[in-house]
Amino acid sequence: MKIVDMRIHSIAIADPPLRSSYGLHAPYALRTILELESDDGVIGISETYGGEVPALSLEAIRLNVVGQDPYRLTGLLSSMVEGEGAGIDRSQTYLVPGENPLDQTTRTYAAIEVGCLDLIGKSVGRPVCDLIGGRVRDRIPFSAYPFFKHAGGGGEGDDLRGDEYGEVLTPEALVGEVKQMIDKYGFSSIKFKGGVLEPDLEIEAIKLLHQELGAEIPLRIDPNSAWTVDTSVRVGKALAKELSGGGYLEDPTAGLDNMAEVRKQLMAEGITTPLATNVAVTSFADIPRSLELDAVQIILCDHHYWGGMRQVRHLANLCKVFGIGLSMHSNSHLGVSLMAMAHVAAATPHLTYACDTHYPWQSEIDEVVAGGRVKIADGCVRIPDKPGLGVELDYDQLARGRQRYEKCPYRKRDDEAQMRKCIDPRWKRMLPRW
Ligand code: GKR
Ligand code: MG
Repeated sequence: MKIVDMRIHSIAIADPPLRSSYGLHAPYALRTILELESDDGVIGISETYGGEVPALSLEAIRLNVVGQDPYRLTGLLSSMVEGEGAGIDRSQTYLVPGENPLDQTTRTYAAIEVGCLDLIGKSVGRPVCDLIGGRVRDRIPFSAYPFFKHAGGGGEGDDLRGDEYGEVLTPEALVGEVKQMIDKYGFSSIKFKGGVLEPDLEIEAIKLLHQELGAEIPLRIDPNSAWTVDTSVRVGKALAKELSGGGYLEDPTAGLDNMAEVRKQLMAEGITTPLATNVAVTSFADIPRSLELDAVQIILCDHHYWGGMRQVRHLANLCKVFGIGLSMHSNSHLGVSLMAMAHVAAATPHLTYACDTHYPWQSEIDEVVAGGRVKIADGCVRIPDKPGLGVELDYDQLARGRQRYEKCPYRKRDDEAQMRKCIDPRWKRMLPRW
């Protein structure tokens, strides 16, 4: 089998005005949908970060992909994830995910890898999870991902979207948002995006969630490195009970040294809440030092920037050997990414936490998967009994996504600029802020 065509579709999807320490989500999130077509007419698909750079990076390797055998991807492109230039020595720059030039190569490889796996799966009639080792679970648990937000459902002009949740800028409103999400999707764990309000208000939000939902619902908080070591320790102590029992404290502060200091001080107080990260450890090269310092007890994997599904499986094995937990990171995405996340999760035995997903923040109107949105029921995505990722593209929807992209005035994610434009003209991202 040979790949005879590669099609790169830049699309825009409505995104509500969600807040984080990065700033404010713009009315549209940018994504790229990739199609790889084989000489026998089968089409493999994948989804990755959007905007100009991801699309150009894919375009730049067209000649290494078209004409090649999708079964031989590792041999052909392995230098992108394992060789020089693969970001092996990189450390995190704290740019928004998808905008870090240091993982551009692994992101590009991942998009091709998933497209090839989908193509192979569709050719041989087997689901992707069964091509990367076989599933250990059929139902993949995801956690609710509540954010503080301004009123609005995303989109602009005559494309303004409805807002299911309204403005959510207080602990009480956050609990309301979470309850709505649980009613709709049945989630049984919560990952709360902090780093937006004063830490005391975010402590209050977690305490309220604990009180309202009960101790059996694990809670996590992720302020995206907005706190100093002292604030992180203070929050860790205040929430020792609420973050225990399957919860965690994610990226409270920036950098492995600071994370290690937070861990040390919490342990000295007898608080064993694990620290999780998707920014202090973003490549295999970060792991030795993280272990040496005991800086991180849970890594959030993400096939989109760790270099694909097989690299995530390697990461999981490494985590198992070193007694590190594994969870999964997400960014605004559609159903193709959700299914890829579900397939890699299905084939990863050492996945010790429910995965993150932004999927509930996106809507049917933007979905490019034929037949509409992927279902999340009882907090889980079920691996369908279908070949490949189990989803096909709806080409009319894809065309609408491309039209939205054409109209969209920006070509990269910039939450800081959006925050200045809509909320506070002097706002700057500060690490740490508190
Ligand atoms: O969507 O604003 C957001 C999140 O903050 C996202 O950009 C992060 O990558 O979800 C992410 C995280 O866990 O850090
Ligand atoms: Mg995070």
